[in-house]
Amino acid sequence: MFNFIGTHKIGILGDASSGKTVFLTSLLWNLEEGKLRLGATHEPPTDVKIHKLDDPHAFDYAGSKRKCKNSNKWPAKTTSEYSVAACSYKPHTLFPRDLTFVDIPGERMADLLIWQCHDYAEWSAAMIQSWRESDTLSTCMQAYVELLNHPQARKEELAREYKKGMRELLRNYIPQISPSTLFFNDGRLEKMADIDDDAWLEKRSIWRHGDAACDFFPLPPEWEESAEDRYLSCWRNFNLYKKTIIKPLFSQIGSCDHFIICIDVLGILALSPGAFLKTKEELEHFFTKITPGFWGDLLNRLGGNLPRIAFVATKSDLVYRVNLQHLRNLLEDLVKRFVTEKITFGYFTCTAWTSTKEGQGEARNQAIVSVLKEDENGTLRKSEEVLRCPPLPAEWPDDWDGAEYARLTMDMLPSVINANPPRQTGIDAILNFITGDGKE
Ligand SMILES: Nc1nc2c(ncn2[C@@H]2O[C@H](COP(=O)(O)OP(=O)(O)OP(=O)(O)O)[C@@H](O)[C@H]2O)c(=O)[nH]1
Ligand SMILES: [Mg+2]
Repeated sequence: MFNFIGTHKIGILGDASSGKTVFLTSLLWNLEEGKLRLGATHEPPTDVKIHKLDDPHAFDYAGSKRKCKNSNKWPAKTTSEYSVAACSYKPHTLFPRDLTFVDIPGERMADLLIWQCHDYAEWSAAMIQSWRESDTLSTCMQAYVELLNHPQARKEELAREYKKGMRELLRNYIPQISPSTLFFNDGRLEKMADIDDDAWLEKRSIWRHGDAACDFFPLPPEWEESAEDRYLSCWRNFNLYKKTIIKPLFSQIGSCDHFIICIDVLGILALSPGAFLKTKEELEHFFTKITPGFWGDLLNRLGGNLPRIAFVATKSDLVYRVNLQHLRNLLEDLVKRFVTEKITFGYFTCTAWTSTKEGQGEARNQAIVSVLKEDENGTLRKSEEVLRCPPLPAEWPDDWDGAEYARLTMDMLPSVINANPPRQTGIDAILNFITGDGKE
């Protein structure tokens, strides 16, 4: 495949709520309004077009924009498997740039094994093998693995133990939860209180296709003979899942030339060291297990130009001054282990949507945010609050208390400063890097 100069397909990857949709909305909106400074001259580009795509997976740019403009709400969470946006512009060079973006939910990455494996039997073997690779994994899946010694076990029992095992993985921040539909609904992680409830878990399907429950879970090869009905049912549902969910998504990923990886460093701090390990493992998965040969193929396709990956610490408006430098250090510290010579890497901090302003006087070094609060009559009103930023560590500590950083994930309105398009910092630099246009 020949890659035309200036034509790029860019995957935007990241965990749920890491800021992918907000990033993409702000990028397109600022581009459209001439607010981005691009190319070697760092000027607003000309001939900007945001393309309307005739595709069920088209990114709802107009909807995201409208929502924020009229009701001061954040763009909706992404509910489809992925969404695609396209735009073009001329950054004062001979060639126009033609960019396609694919917004890819991070939790789907756990399904990469489904994509890579030839069939259900191979996936089953790989899953069962993977649980042997660590003590935590084998403890989480122990009850299910024991049940696999009993081919008379009923389908319901198998499903129950599989779901319980996967729930243990979730509790231990282990990202291998597959099929990823198990705890995600419409792009949202179900409430932890529900997931913890055994009665809820019992009723929950592993995967629903339309109105039908289409559960599947890994079974060893000998079950094909000893428990043919259960084996065949899993086999069929696996194939259907692969065809309807996985194939379209991973074909998209496979056709991306470059990636922007959004990492909510502040959210990870607010969660716990477990969330740090989970992110690290997901990235590890992406860079090593998932894509052997992929980077080499990409290199050939790009005609010797290295594929580019921008690591982005999002929501940087939540921190100021020395904390901002620490945010960048934490990002670098988390991802530097993935750096290889086959890829050009860049590290960025980015505020796609400025929702805070820096406090003055006593409140300096703190952020002022806009929140909804009930007044004495129970009516919700907009009010301003000071967000006290705890000092961020300069590098990842071995252990920490997430509660110390909980304020960094508070619910705030998108704009404390009313600006259409939203005020951003960092998007220009990221776009210049990813298109290779920033060089003087
Ligand atoms: N302060 C601030 N908050 C942000 C910014 N970007 C995102 N957020 C917050 O993060 C939330 C999640 O952002 P999204 O862009 O929807 O996250 P996503 O990665 O698309 O999440 P999924 O659709 O669930 O995969 C938003 O609703 C905001 O509350 C930012 O630049 N600044
Ligand atoms: Mg989204």
